Amino acid sequence: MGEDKEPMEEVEVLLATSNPGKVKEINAILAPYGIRVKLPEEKVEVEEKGTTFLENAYLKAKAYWERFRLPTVADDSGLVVEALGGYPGIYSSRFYSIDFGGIEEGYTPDEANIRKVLRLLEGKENRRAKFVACALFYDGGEGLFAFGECKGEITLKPEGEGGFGYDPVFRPDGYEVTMAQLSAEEKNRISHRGKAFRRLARLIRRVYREPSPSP
Ligand code: ITT
Repeated sequence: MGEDKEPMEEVEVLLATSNPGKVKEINAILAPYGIRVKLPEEKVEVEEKGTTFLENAYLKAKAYWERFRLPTVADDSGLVVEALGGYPGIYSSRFYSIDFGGIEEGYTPDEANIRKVLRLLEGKENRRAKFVACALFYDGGEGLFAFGECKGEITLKPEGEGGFGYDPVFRPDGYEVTMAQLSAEEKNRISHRGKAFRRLARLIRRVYREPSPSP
């Protein structure tokens, strides 16, 4: 990172997510900062009843903290589509199950979400969108958080096998291919999650760099 000359003490944090796509990405993003991600022994059901990415990230981290009492990081993220008034936004993971625009049976949640966005954008010229992520750390205190965004456009059809979620229909600005066609390293370099968690990692390192009081 260039900013830490002394050897870094490793920090372990619990990752409050049940999304395997996020786990892989967050692991890789935090590793260079000496932050090791530990997965919870069991899933904690969290009702994401917040109205913002920040609130929902906080609800997730706090729920895992309360269950395991370990420093915890959470991610709340989603796709914000201009012509859909910001939807699916905080409802991104379960957009398919929201009544407007119809519910389609027989598809995986990711497929059904993608089909719904494509259907709602049919005939619309404006296909601008952005991914947003809020990365949050909680250890019983005030918490730390950071945001990241990645801007781009919704393509006409899905392409690519990488990543997860809406990646096959999101073409980041400056690229000719979808997020799902990028390598994992390239996605983390430009993604909302990469930006948010690198910012958060710098904040966490600041907290853990405080010298411990002498005996
Ligand atoms: P956890 O709450 O357990 O972390 P989740 O998938 O339910 O998992 P969110 O509530 O934050 O997480 O919803 C995020 C959704 O936004 C995710 O399921 C995808 O549909 C979409 N999304 C977020 N980041 C994405 C990315 O990098 N690529 C594609 N889609 C993404």
